Amino acid sequence: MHSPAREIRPLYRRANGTAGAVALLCMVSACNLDGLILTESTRVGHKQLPDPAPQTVTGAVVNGSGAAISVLSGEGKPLGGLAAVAQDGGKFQLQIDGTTALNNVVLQARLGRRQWLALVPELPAQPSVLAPPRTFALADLSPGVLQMEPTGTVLTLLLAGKLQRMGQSLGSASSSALVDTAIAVHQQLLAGDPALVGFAQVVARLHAQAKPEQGTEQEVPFTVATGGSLLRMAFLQAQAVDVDGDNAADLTTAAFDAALAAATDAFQFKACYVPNKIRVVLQTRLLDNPKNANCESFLPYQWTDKKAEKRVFITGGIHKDTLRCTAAGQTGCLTQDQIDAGSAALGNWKPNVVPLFDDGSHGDGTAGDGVWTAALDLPYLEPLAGVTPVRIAYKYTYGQPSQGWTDSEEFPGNQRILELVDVSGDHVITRFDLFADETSNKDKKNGLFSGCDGQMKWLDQTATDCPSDTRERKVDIDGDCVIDGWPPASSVGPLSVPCKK
Ligand SMILES: [Ca+2]
Ligand SMILES: [Ca+2]
Ligand SMILES: [Ca+2]
Ligand SMILES: [Ca+2]
Repeated sequence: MHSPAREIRPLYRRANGTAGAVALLCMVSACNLDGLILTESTRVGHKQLPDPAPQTVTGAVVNGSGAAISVLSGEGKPLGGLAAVAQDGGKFQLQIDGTTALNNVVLQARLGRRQWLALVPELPAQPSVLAPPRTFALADLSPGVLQMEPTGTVLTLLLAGKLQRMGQSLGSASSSALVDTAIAVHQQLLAGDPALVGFAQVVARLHAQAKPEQGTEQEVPFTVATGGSLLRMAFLQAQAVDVDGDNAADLTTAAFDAALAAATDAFQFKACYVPNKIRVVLQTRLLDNPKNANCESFLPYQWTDKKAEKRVFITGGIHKDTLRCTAAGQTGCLTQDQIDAGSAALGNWKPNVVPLFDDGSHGDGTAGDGVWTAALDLPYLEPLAGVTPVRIAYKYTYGQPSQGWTDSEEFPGNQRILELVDVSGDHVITRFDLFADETSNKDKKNGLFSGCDGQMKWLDQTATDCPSDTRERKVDIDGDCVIDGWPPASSVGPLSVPCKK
């Protein structure tokens, strides 16, 4: 959860093309908004407090007088109410409400079709209602960026492209990991890494060709939206563009995509992960006429009636087959406290308490698509040889808040089981289940395993002819009985911490 009192991390400036000076940015020593509001409102007898003073981001768009400044989310959507216009010399002042904190956003400048981007990992809200107005220079907010110029666009696209290949977005990444990676990538670019320089040349070529005197917001070259090329087809269709420098117009994004792929292969996303916890994204699809793993139709509403006022919940706990610590100081096992915390996060087998979301929030990818999502932070052990990973048991329910089991559970008497092993390597455990599907990771009376007495065993316990389905895996996303890939992207990323320098 974002705290308005969090200190902003020291950022990094580029000085005349060399990696250099570090700008310290925390100007808030007494930064406790909640505490201050409480104290002040108590003292003045609950009178209405003024809004905190506004904040201003200043910078300049290089060769961009008249450019429209806006702010995009990490998924590329414009954030309403944040706008400015670059004045003489491209200088701009973007005013932001003092209560607004920005995380993983992209500052955009646009003049016709010409576009500049700068990644802003973090801009905290005002620390208190009494804090004076304050000003941030863009260079102190965006690693590797001095002003709005093509380098900022290059860095933004490199990070967005890297995260897209990892199944994430700028919005889902940790801000500290973005800062660390942007700094490292910028240094690698300055050092002349051929793949990065090659991509920077492509961006510079597109930037130079984009016509500043005409064009709509949809016709700018680049987007950070996930799910497709970061080069917009609408730009290529709006004007003749040579992407690869052979003096012939290009009608597809292929050359750009190839340059970006080569560049994103050339660096690592620098993130450090919380060692003893992992984010677990559990998704279940509840739609009419689903097909199970045998490609047979089944009834999702066999044990629970469909009603508009119901929603999907999850409940469960840490599975008893998880290795428990039996002595203080023991490693490779979960302590009782960890087990209790994990079971509590899963709902402790109380039905209809821990909700899933299908409104695009709380890690849910798409609102209203029948895929319900819960993002839970659970205890984690690295699955090293000889160490039994953490195992959970759970099931979904479909009911009203606090309703009992009757008319809500997906299947009575059995449970789903899952080993917390990150098979895909994205530092998130993602499991996509069909609600009430009795042919997946259900421990008993499993319809897929008729030759195995219907028993679903853990991967390390299973016999050769009785496959296991107890880990995250690729799934059939569109319901045509053919496996398509990893579960649909969630809007949450892994649990990470700032890397130690
Ligand atoms: Ca060309
Ligand atoms: Ca959804
Ligand atoms: Ca994973
Ligand atoms: Ca499919």
